[in-house]
Amino acid sequence: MALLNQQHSKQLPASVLQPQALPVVQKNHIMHIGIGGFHRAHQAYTWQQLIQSNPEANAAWRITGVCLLPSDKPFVEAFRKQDQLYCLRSCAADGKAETMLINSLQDLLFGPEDAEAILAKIADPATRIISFTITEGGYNVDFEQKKFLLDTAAIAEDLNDTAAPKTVFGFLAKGLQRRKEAGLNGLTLMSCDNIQENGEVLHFALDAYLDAFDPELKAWVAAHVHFPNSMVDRITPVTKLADKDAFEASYGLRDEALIVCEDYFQWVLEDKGLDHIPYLPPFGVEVVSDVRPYESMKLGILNAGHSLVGLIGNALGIYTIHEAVQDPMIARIFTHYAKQEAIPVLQEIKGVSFTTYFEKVKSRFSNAMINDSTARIISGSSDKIPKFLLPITLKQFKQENPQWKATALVIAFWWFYLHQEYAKNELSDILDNRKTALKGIFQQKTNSIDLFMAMEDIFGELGSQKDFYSCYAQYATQLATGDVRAVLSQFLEEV
Ligand code: CS2
Repeated sequence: MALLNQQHSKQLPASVLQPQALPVVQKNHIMHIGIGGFHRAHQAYTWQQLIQSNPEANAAWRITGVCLLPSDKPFVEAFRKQDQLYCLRSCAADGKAETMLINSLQDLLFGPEDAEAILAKIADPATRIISFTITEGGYNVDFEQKKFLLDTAAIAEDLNDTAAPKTVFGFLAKGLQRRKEAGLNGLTLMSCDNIQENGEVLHFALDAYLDAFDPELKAWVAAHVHFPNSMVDRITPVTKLADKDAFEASYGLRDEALIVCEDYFQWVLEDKGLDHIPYLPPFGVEVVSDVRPYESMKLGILNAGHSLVGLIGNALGIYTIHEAVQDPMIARIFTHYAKQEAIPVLQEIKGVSFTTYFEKVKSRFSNAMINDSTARIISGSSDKIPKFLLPITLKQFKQENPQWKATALVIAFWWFYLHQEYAKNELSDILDNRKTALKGIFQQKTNSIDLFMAMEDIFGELGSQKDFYSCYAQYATQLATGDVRAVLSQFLEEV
């Protein structure tokens, strides 16, 4: 089996869009932490558009990828064997697909082995952007209490400063310290994660780390480093083995880093710290003065909608998002949630119709070509739901006649999912950063409805909203009897 790499990429047929070959540039301008599927579908694709518009002039906008987790090792090894080349297959709902070869990732550094190279890159005068897709949990923040978690084992180790850094914040602090000591210019730190005010959250987390590490550096960061907020969007399922096999069967090459995603793309970026980077709007990036309303729209309709469709679908034994969203009951509940709960509390955006946005999201969800799974959506729910769904509910509670029943229903379905998973098998484990706490609650088998809602780091004050709590508890109790459709019917009759 031949691998897709520099040498073999020449045998790809003309039907695969081929970029111009690029020189390795010693002084490239971008470092990105977290080279998962979303980065490869989104930012790496955008920078490739910029570079290819004028490869001679723009080759320095290639990316140095960084992976920090020891568990990334197999991916790092496989991707290096491919010279960081991969194909991106973007699929429209009507069955049309386009495959393009991406060569914007110039090299790849692996934290556990290349710590010094990562620090040197942060401190390199040529580095202008460090961007991040480290997931909601990667910011190490208790969002409910607005607190950076200084006592996490890896953070505590980095603060001890005895060995090479392990965490994003350990690397940033040491690298920026070098930059400051060398009297260098600042740079732009771009969070590309699904978090409201992601740039500010990154700044907040870094500041909290610096308070404990080197408080003087905090002032330098405030004066020299920019943290634009951004809204990023492209549905990118986990690539399936069957996709890689089909690619190999079509092109005779194995691509272990293949991405299959939707054809839709959106990147809204705050106009802050962008004067030392190329003008991005010709490459599909919307640069605006305030990203927050766009973030709320996307998190509150698309991401929260995903959780709603994924959790209810899963309970009905429907394991793909495109099938789940076409279930008539789920479609009605999603519409109810969007129109009655989410849209009324979103801040207006000039020229954007939230109803049109919602319709588009619904049709994107029904794209069978990307074959997204409910399992991907449900994974990590304890990091996702507080950022996707609960901000809408909290805003609803500030309204005169608050509407929150669909949220209570989704939380009951989340409870039901956990209840079922842990009932299946004592050893069953879910993909979630709070799995230890959740396991403790659900393995007790009694009282989990109450104990779950009492998790303050997830639900905050919501559990003490009496009406909300009893509505959730009633749905959860009914779900436990196993008649999922009956609960959905009752909900639809009530609203
Ligand atoms: C999804 C997101 O993980 C999730 O639950 O909602 O990954 C979603 O697909 C992306 O944010 C789309 O831009």
